[in-house]
Amino acid sequence: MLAMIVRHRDDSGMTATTDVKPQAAAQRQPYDRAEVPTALGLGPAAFQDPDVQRFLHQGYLVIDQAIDQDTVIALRSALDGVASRRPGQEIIHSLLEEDDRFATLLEVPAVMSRLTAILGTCMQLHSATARITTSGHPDQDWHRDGPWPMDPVGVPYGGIPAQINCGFYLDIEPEMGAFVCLPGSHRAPFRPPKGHAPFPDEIHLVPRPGQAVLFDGWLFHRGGANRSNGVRRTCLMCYQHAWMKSRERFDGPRVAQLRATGTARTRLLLGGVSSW
Ligand SMILES: O=C(O)CCC(=O)C(=O)O
Repeated sequence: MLAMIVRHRDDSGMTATTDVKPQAAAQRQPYDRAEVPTALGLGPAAFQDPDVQRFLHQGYLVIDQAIDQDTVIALRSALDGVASRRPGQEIIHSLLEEDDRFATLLEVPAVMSRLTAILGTCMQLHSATARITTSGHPDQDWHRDGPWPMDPVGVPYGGIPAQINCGFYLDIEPEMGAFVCLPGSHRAPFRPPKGHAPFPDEIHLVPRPGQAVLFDGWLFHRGGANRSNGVRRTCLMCYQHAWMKSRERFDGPRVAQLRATGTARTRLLLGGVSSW
């Protein structure tokens, strides 16, 4: 940290100097600069990437073979452990604190490369969540993942809440409830309707175990009803610009351990820069 000498005119009109103390500057910077990337994005090539273009246009992207089958099996078993500790609970928050095995979802290479191309390098986790639905669970209502208004052209500094969710569907079959979404709705300057009435253009995705579904948090979406006799198990890793507020506080012991042993990117993802 450099000390700074500032020259200015004092009350008598003479030139005076003020020494700006490094401690004062350090107090204003409660984070490690090494965690802040020096370049925001991947450059113009990212704009040409067909995956990026598809995502921008449709609001979602299916990534094949994002995780291998051993990982799928390990995650199923980890989620079964969570379900037995929390019987009947549909949404499990702070998933990384539930079991060490969920940490494999934080920086899946095939997901990170797309996220970096779309969202840039200054990324933070918003939340890691599981959703478990059992037989007879009804349709989820249409929603966006955040409450903020969307307006792609109405604000000079941009009105796009940059948040991307990544769903890992561990064992989904059509009767268990598809991931239902309305392509292109992530740029609609209005909210989704109440309820879950079908849109003519909605699509039903039934991702295979191992695939990942990236979707813009502002895409109109919902989980389908579980009309099977099985359990539908999903992990949702949600990422956003590191300067946006996260849902999670990242203050649990497992996350602290991941930060202590991880790379600068891991620390940034897990709230290393907690305030500016
Ligand atoms: O279960 C799904 O397919 C989607 C879940 C979801 O969007 C949510 O819980 O917010």
